[in-house]
Amino acid sequence: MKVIEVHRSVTDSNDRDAQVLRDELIEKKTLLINLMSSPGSGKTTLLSKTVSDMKDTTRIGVIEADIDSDVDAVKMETFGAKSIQVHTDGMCHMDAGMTRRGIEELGTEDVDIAILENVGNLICPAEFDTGAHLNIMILSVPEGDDKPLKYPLMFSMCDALVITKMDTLSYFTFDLEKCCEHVKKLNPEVRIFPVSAKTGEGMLEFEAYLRGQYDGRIGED
Ligand SMILES: Nc1nc2c(ncn2[C@@H]2O[C@H](COP(=O)(O)OP(=O)(O)O)[C@@H](O)[C@H]2O)c(=O)[nH]1
Ligand SMILES: [Mg+2]
Repeated sequence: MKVIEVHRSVTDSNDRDAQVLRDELIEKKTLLINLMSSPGSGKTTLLSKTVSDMKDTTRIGVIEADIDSDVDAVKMETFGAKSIQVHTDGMCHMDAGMTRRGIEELGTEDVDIAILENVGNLICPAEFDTGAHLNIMILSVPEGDDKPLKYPLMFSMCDALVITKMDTLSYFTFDLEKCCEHVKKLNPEVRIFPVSAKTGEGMLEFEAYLRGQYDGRIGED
């Protein structure tokens, strides 16, 4: 497994670097998605399911960002995804320069959608533009329906919210309707996908959204 060490960018122009990366990737016909959540919410599991469901139509590449270990990248490879692991030198988020390094290692030629599994954290990743075309966040049922009230920035800046582990709904006091209400108040445009990566519930809708975003932004050819 290829592991690369990435370090905090030396430039103080993260927003500009992010925009340059975003534009370059459109030229290269690769859609970049930044996937964020708390540790253990289910990012790697959702990705594994998405990659295996979509493999006949869409080439997905994965950049696994972690403070240490290559556990997630090794897991992704077993599901047939081209993947690399980046270590963030102790940093709790990825910035545009670090993401560019990851993309360079991953390569874009045989990748339609590159997904960055950001470091598990609901605070820092929300503050740094990675250059992604889409920011997607995951909230899992066991975390509670009031999480949007505790971490409003992350819920405000994401384009889509995946509420995962729906198969566990009967074991927790999680009010899906109330949760969606909190989120929509912060972010009226957000798309919400209740799913279970374990049973497959809701996955088709989420995958159709990803494909639609690719076709809409990159083109269908
Ligand atoms: N019941 C259930 N468990 C899940 C689901 N998605 C993930 N998990 C479990 O949650 C734990 C953490 O998942 P993982 O994908 O590693 O989370 P990450 O840290 O966000 O990448 C693992 O034990 C998964 O098997 C789901 O949809 N339903
Ligand atoms: Mg993971």
